[in-house]
Amino acid sequence: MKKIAVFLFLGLVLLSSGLFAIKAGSLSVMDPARPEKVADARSQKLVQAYLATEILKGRFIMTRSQRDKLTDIEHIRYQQVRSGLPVWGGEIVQHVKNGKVLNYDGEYFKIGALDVSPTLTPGQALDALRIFYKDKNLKEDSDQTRLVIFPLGDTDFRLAHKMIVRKAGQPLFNETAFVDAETGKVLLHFSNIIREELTIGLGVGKRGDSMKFPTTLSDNLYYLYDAAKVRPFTQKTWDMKHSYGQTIYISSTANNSWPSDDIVNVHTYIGYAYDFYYLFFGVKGIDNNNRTVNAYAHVFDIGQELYDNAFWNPSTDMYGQGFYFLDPYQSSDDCGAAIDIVGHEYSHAITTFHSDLTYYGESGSLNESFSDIFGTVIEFMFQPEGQGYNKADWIHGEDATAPFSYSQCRSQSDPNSNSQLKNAGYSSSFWYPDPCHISQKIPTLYDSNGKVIDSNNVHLNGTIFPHLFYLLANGGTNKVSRLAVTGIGIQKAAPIFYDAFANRMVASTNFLGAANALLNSAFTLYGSGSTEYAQMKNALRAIGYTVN
Ligand SMILES: [Ca+2]
Ligand SMILES: [Ca+2]
Ligand SMILES: [Zn+2]
Repeated sequence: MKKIAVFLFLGLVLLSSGLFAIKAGSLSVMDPARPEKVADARSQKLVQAYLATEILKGRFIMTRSQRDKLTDIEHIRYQQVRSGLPVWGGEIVQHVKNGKVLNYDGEYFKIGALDVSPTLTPGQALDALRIFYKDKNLKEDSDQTRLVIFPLGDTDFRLAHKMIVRKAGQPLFNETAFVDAETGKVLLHFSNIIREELTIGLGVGKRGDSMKFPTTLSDNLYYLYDAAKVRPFTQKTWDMKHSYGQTIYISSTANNSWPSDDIVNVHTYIGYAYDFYYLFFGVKGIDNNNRTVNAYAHVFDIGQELYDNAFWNPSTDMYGQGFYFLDPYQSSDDCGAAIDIVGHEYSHAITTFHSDLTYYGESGSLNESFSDIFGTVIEFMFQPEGQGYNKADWIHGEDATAPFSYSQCRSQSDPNSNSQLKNAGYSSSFWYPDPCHISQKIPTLYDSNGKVIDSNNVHLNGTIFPHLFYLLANGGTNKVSRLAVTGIGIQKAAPIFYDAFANRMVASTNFLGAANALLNSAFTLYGSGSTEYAQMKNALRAIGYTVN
């Protein structure tokens, strides 16, 4: 369809200027040598005269007028008509200020003689559309049906029935169609649903907070799937539907409105974790190369893990590499509802693709420590500090529990206040408090089958370095050494820990190696004379190291 920009040629038509070529039979008047030429004051004046004449002939009808508050300009719209029928796409806008016409914009068509009596009735046009859409129950919004003039080409104007049609049970099927009123041919059809590849979902997290997140529209359903549109990595969140061994699904809704569920949190928080690592450290995704991230929520059972838990699976077994959020009994407890847990798992993936700390003994404890530290940092970056749901604190995983509770959660501010062994149901002889000082390191423990517990204390001893971070970032006093540290703030402490863990540690790094890496990082980032370096030393002394 050829539309004609008013400002480009209209005056020239009236001038019949020999300077400009006129394409055979059409109003596509332009200077072939200068097709990009825009309107000047003279051509605008000619548009004004033309429009005045055409209005008198009844070929333009004022449809609406809007005054813009910012500029105090009134924008008056005129619809092109022929024999009382609207011309599809023909509209001129006149801009007026203080009663004076400023200029014009819009498009119109030059139409010769035209028969405006249709051969087909609207009912026959609907029959044609039912064949076209292969749906004998196709319905029209009958109050929207109009006979219009449809410009098919430069010289080809058709009488057409413009109709809005719908399919039963398909709320996202809503199309405008133009049916040739002589032949029954469908001239043009398009969806009235404004669909973009990129869509933004609105949802409610498990603990009642509202969130926005990227989704994808496909076949009338919205999916928790960002195909590298909002963020430069592909993110998919799968709904395991609390069942075992079945086909797995990417979560979807029909209207992009997501009811309260931890799957909403998981999808949103993984995006937040991506943003945090990119904004703070320039890290593009878990592997710094925008690797695809899959998350699996509502997982019923993986092996014998029949309890609410979350983990990072770096291998391709199970359903695939990604983050798993287990919820076998559909209880009100959900790990995915806690931003620090999602941040914790995401940080495990960062570790895999950076230091790759071996998940056993002290290196394993450091792997866990990095995840607790940055799970909490991410919580502080996206939530206000406070107590209760959706608030940032120094406790780990509290939003996973319902009703809200801090008990049975690891604490960074006071690790000794909790005992993971007690929580896990071991007999009282095992009830070591979570350690806050290297003198409190829990020895290797064995279960009744003689098997080493917790991969040689990866979680059990994983509270000392998170407490170190707390002392440096927030400030505080260690319960064992009674040494005080002045806090330098999370914003300054986080780069030290990120640099040490991601850039300096190796698969076999132990606690002492970690202490050395942290000192090196503080020295490199802030200098030997800095407060940050001095407090890093203080904090290491507080948890039991001798530092010169
Ligand atoms: Ca919290
Ligand atoms: Ca927390
Ligand atoms: Zn972990």
